[in-house]
Amino acid sequence: MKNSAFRSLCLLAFVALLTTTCSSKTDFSKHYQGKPYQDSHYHGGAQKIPGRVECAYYDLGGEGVAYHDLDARNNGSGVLNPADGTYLNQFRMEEGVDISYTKFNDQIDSSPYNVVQPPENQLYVGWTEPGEWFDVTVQVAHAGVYSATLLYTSNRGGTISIDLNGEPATSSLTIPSTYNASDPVAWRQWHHWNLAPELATLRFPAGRSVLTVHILVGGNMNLAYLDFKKSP
Ligand SMILES: [Ca+2]
Ligand SMILES: [Ca+2]
Repeated sequence: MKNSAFRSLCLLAFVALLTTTCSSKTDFSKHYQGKPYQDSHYHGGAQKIPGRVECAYYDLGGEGVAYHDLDARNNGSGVLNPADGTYLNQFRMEEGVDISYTKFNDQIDSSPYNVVQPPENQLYVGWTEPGEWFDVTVQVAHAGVYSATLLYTSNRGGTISIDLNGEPATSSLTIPSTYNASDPVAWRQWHHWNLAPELATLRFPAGRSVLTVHILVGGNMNLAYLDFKKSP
């Protein structure tokens, strides 16, 4: 290779490296096509931090933009929960992310096997599989470090991770199993609710950011919400 060609190649590689290294919130925001969730019931827009970030209110934008799900069907809304005209049963039923909500009839989600009692009619992202992810646009009041507590169920355990504005913001986070062999009802292993207190700690800039929740290992989880509070 001639010297000049080699120099050009080096310059190109350097520019590529610089571009990757300098990828910032601004760059991510410029290219991100997802939008904060809203519908006829929820007008809140970007979810507020400090506060509760609802997983089921992941961003609008569809497959490959605001989420990736392994199958295009929503296995909860419109399927497990028949399309009967109600808001909860039909919640985002045309999207691939699999969504259901807590039910207290027949002790589905209110059994003695809960470690923590969830709210009734709490929407959650379920049928999670490794490789799936979803984005949530948030509005952060003040820059700083925030801890996140997760309401979840986990049949046999799993791991997730969280990106902030397109960059990894946590290591692999262990979601402890909520399997309980003493529950005689097999399907209810997916409905033993628990809190993972201060599961993750993230440093946010002030203003708008995008969280990406990745399912890494295990799957079989139901993810309801992340409560963010400012670390002292
Ligand atoms: Ca699906
Ligand atoms: Ca899924």
